[in-house]
Amino acid sequence: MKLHPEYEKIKARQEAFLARKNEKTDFYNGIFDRYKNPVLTRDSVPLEWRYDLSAETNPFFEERLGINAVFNAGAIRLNGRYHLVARVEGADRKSFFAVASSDSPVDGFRFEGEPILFDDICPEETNVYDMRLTQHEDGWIYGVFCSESKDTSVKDLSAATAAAGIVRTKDLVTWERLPNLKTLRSPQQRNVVLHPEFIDGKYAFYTRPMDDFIDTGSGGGIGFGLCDDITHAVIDEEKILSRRKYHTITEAKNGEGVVPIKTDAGWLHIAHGVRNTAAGLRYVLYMYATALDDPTRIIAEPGGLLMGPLGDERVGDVSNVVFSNGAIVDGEKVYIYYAGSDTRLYVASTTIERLTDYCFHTPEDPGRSVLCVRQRRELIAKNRAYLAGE
Ligand code: M1P
Repeated sequence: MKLHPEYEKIKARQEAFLARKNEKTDFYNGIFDRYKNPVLTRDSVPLEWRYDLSAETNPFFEERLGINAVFNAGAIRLNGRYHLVARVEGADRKSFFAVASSDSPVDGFRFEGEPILFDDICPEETNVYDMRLTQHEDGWIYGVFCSESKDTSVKDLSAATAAAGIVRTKDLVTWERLPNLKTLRSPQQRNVVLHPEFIDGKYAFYTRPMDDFIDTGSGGGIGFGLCDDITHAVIDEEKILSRRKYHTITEAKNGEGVVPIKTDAGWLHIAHGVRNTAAGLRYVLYMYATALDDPTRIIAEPGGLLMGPLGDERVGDVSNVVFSNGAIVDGEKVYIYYAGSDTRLYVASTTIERLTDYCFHTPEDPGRSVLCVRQRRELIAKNRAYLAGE
């Protein structure tokens, strides 16, 4: 085979892109830092995953299997390295998972090996996306993701059903696919996350009950349910933890984001909230905390959003979206991997201490403008007294 002469040129350009060092932006809110460059984009995908490199069979060096976007990644630190299991969306709109790894949490991520191929145990499944990676105390690393199939029970061509797919691995190389999670009282599920510890000797899942594929319908928010056997996972009852609320950032829907972070103060949760606007759905990140001895008991609910789409993050295939399904805790540091507008993946850094302070000392949403004004005037009065030396 004769290598296409264009290959070396495009490869050198990609190498320069992958070698870029990342740095913090001057964005400031005291809670987390944003970084300038995305950690993964479609330009991060290896050329041999996209091009036929032969000059004979690809004379114009055209992308044969194009990539549209790289976003929503599960994240884990393993053997001293940082790993992202990204949602890679082909030009054909089908997503797949691929592992990108780096020695640094904020730059240098490179896709390794090949796109992940699971056992095809679910023949009706059309699309897969948004894997959450849980290092479980049973010794396995679980990946829980959305498994989407066409809804053949109705005439609407776009009708689909969402379920939670489950895989497990020890090394991010060999994956075992398990049967999809069954939730007996909820027809559809997306944004399902496995809790890292057993609760009452059972596997515990954060769920998001939905009647419909897009609209959660009667689904009240982020749920929680237990199952005995993860190799045939069935949840009977789901208790709603973090509720959707009128005129808040979660009015349209919400979903658990990253695997809850264990701290001395409680489990810290980073989730997403969605509201409807004239410009379409707006996705932001928010936090809440639950008790260490009972992960279903909410002990802190800071009001409003933790992170909203900003600058370049706001523009993409599904604009006005930030979405996170992966964070890495590295000692005291926390790296939150979040996607901008379903197009590219960014990172923000913070610490357990800062997130805990945010969770427990940010006032709750009082629910009405008049109460919000009172809340803000109290803050202003306190600050003015302090500035006046009282
Ligand atoms: O397009 C925004 C997000 O929409 C879905 O999230 P949710 O189920 O909460 O609506 C997901 O498909 C997600 O991948 C996507 O980023």
